[in-house]
Amino acid sequence: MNTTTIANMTIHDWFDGPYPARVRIAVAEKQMQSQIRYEAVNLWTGEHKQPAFLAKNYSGTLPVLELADGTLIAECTAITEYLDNLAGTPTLSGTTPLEKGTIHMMSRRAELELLDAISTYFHHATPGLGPTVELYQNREWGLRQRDRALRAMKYFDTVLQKQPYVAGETFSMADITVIGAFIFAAIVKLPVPPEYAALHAWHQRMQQRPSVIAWEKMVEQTQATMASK
Ligand code: GTS
Repeated sequence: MNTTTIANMTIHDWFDGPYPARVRIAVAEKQMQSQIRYEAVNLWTGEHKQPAFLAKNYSGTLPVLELADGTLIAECTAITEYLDNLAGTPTLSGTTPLEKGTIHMMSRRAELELLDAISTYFHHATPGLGPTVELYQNREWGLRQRDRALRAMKYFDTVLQKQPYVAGETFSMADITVIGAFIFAAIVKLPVPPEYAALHAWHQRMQQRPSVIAWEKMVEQTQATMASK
């Protein structure tokens, strides 16, 4: 590992966001915690839509990785792939062409069909981040995306009936994307139907991973610190 390249990275995020969780879990899986500091961007006050943050990420979304030389990388998948390739043999995004292709496909499906769909439901069919941030809402579109997410839950249950991980035989960033979807589903109170037993069994296994345990502990501790102020 080239320690000069990876030193002094900053991740701009909000501590308990489901998309930020994807990158925080990836950082823990890669054991790169000591190389990274976190800079808070408050989603609830709309800091991510202010010019200072938009200059870092045109999309106005979190997280963003900032390298020591000021280079900015947005999009969870891109950040995860960058970190994965930086720190030795890729383990989250695949090594062989077949692994890379399959993991990318399944992560993209988890994103488009499940996590992004839940996010759209949150922003359009619930109060979302509140009136200051949610300047346009389309409830009908939000509800359609909720149904899309429910269909995707069924799909991932079918996948996990046949294989131990989302993209096959090994843990990958595709699993992390579905973990992010479970985190968002809990926030928006969109329960994963109990009959999807394979999906639930997989999720229970994922919750035993040190990276996921550490994320949950960090969220609890940060919430407690914020409540005591
Ligand atoms: N495609 C982006 C990625 O993969 O990074 C999506 C990022 C995203 O939607 N992030 C959320 C966000 O910034 C953070 S969170 O909802 O998980 O906390 N949402 C704010 C908004 O206004 O859309």
